[in-house]
Amino acid sequence: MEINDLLRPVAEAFPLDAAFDSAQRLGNGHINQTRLVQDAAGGKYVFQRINDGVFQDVDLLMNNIFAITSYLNQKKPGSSLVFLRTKQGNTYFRSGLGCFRAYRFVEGLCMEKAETPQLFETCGMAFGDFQNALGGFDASLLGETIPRFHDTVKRVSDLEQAALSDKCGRLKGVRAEYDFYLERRSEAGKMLDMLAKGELKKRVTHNDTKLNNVILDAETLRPRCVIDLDTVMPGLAGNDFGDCIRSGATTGAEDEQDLSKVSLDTRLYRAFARGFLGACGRELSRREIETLPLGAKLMTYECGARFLTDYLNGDTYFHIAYPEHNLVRCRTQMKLVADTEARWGEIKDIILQEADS
Ligand code: GN1
Ligand code: MG
Repeated sequence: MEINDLLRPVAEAFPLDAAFDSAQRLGNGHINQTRLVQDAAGGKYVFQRINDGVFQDVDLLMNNIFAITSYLNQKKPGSSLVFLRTKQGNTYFRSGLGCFRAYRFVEGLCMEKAETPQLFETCGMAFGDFQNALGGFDASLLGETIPRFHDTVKRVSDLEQAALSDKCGRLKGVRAEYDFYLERRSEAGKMLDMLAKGELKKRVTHNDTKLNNVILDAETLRPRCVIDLDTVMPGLAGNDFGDCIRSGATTGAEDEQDLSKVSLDTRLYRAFARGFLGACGRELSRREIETLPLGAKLMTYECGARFLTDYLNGDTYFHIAYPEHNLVRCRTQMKLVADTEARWGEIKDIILQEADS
């Protein structure tokens, strides 16, 4: 069925400003399905079918999102997404096609690649501001939308489980990749250990700070807002810093097949650190600041392990465009981890210099 026909009854469940007009695909998310909807008066909305295999408690997920966005918009009007309740007053609409939510579209620039260090610095500001603005939010009001989401130790165990069952017979083709992850597993729990010892603070964090989850104003190039709020929950500052470095401080795309095009870009690293620390550095303890390079390494390591796990499990989690897609993604992450290790001293210096400047 045509996408417009599919979405029409869904759109009609929400109080749009005018009648539903059309729908088209939007964005490159790996989890939910996203459409841009227009009404007859030109109003624009984003409709998403929530992946309820990934987010098993959709009520909890949407309660989190309404709580956070209302808080942020109350603090600073227009600083966060505006979600619509259904005509029935619910936070999402459940139909035979799945669970749908809607928010007002935010015009702006959404980058798949950090075009310049200045633009990446602005992304740093956006995620730093986000964390800062949620500093006063009572974390006990939020549920865990995906339990143990950034528990890297668990992610490595999941990889090991996937290799043990080897459902698709793919392990023999990815021994080198698998070994790469196992060799580094002793590092996986470093931040969680610090948290357990009380050295780090549990904050309200975004947890999916991918470059393309920031919208910039196309004219002023200032941050407009942070999107993809599904994983906003208690977490660590280093992880929010880390996931954007993973996705943005690189010379190649997450799914670049030619690994000679993929390397860690330390100019971009510095630019992001400047934006991020400028926006939330005063809130962070020295210990948290010292963990930022480790956060970046572990987020890259963890994400690559997740891609490999999904490849071994038969690609049931991340959307893929071709059969080896998750393996290709895993390899770019390995390349970035290896680069991070090779340039560890330089990276640590960048963070300390930016923190003290
Ligand atoms: C997913 O949906 P998207 O593309 O923003 C994933 C992130 C990964 C990312 C890798 C809920 O994010 O954790 O880092 O893909 N989100 C979830 O590209 O698993
Ligand atoms: Mg996204």
